[in-house]
Amino acid sequence: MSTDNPLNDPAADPFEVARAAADVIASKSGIERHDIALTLGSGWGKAADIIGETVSEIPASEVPGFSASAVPGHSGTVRSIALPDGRHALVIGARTHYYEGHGVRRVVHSVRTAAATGAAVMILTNGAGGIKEHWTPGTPVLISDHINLTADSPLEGATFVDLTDLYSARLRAVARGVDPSLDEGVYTQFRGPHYETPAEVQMAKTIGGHIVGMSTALEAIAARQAGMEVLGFSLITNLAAGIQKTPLSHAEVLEAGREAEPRIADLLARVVAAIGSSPEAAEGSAL
Ligand code: 8IG
Repeated sequence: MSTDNPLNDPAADPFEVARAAADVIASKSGIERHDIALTLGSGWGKAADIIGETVSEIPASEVPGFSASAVPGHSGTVRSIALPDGRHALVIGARTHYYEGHGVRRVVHSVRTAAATGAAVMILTNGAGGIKEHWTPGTPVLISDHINLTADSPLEGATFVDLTDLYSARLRAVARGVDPSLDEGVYTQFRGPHYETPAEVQMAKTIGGHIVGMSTALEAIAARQAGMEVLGFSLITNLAAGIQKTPLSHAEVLEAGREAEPRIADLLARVVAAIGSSPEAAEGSAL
């Protein structure tokens, strides 16, 4: 299956593959341009059903450069959704993780495709471990910044992209306008797929991390490179190793996600709606 992915050819231009993917999405959905894109990670999937009317749901296997999901509980589709205010959202339910070992081009392809469909805002969501002890499982938090511990980058060559304010302060304020109780923290991306040792969690805490996860940071960098405004959410499904006293289990993570799903789907739907009526969005639509 991986042999027929055009991104496996080192000579391929990843931006051209993203362009081709966007063209397929436009022709299959009949929607020429999307305004906003969302990647729905563990626990966040239900949001796709309530943010608007699904126009088209495309199996990831039909979109160039995408691959079927490797994780049970992640659905492998790309959905075009008509929002109540007339905007169009692209919902990516098919994330490729860095730990799958297909290389960083495959990891950020969905973000580059979202940009190629016209999306100016990229909302990245994930399930993650929490370092702040008062974050009980099921707590959604805003990502304020990240520490990329993968020792990799989606950028190739001398591409010096500024990451100050990578996680848009403007969009975080919009989200807090929807839910003033939202806390925020620094997302620390480990390679995975193993969870951290307690010592690694202490290291992450010492260097300024509050959330531990296995996605998002590399995707956020690619989104910024593409000129998108980024909003990041983590659903804390477990306290990080050693912070919680019991061992971590994927089953427990999925259960916390399922339990929180209706609440966080509602939160995300309200945030998407609020972004549409925020000052910058209004300016954009006037142009
Ligand atoms: I869900 O505790 C989830 N994803 N790295 N650590 C890392 N990723 C995670 C964790 C966690 N929980």
